[in-house]
Amino acid sequence: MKFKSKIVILISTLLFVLHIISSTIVHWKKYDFIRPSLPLICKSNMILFSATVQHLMECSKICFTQHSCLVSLFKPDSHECIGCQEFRIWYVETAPTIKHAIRPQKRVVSDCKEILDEYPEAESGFYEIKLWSSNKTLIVNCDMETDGGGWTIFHRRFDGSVDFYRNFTEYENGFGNTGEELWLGLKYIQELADQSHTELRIDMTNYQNVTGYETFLAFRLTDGIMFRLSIGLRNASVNVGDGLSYSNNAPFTTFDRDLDNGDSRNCAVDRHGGWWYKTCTVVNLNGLYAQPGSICEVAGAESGLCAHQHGGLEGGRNVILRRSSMMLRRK
Ligand SMILES: [Ca+2]
Repeated sequence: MKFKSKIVILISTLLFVLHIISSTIVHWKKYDFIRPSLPLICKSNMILFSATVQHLMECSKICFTQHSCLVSLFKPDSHECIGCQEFRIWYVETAPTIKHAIRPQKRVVSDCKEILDEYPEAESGFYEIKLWSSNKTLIVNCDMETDGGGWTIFHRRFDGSVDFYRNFTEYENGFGNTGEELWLGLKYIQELADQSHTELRIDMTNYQNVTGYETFLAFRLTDGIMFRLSIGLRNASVNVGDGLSYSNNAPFTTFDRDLDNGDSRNCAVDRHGGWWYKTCTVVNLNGLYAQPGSICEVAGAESGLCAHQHGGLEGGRNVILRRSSMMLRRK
């Protein structure tokens, strides 16, 4: 055999061995499980492949070997495996019962703004994020439409189904569920807002279906676990007088942690909520979800202040609300 032929065979053998090594080393540690209790879906036009496999990890391995596969979805009862070309995992109440998903960590995003930056066509919905500092994984509701989108929603009320009269630990860690009424949690809100310059937006609707909103340019929760409200300059507003500025620089008070300015009272008890109370508040979005004519609207000189309300919608005082949301967006 000529020397040249030997070299070619040697190189071919080396390439073959390298191919075997590279195809058998699968970096499983790159993968994350997504919370398995949620029904998940890949949009039909984004399905890359469908296969029948025995195990979740087999499913992810097929996905791993295909460059354009970003997420694998596995249905344990039928062993159906779906490869999805989108990194976003859809949580839909009517979704089929696919129970598990795996995706590469390199696709991890830290908030709704990053999703929109990477995928400008992203729609409003539920997405998995990993917080930039704590690495905590959350599923959050993203608003991808309002004023250009990219908003991470951290407060949402629309039917009174969730009790917002909670203690400090619950306000710190969050309560409610994705897709329902919720409070994301002070420590997560604080971390999201600390990532960069962040704006705040509040939307509201009253019982006459009048809507309004206001935005603030520099939202943060400062001073550690005091979670002191810092909202910066008030920016845009429609139909809403400025009520939140009264609470600026106040720490967060709950019925079991009184940090308000009232010496002989706890505003969280008086206003039946948890909030950045001073003495006490003009906006009380975490107050009792109240119907028109309820005791919160009619009782006492400070009528309405225990209600889920914003003292400013349509210029009115103590307007109780049907819906409200609070969301933040990194600049
Ligand atoms: Ca007090």
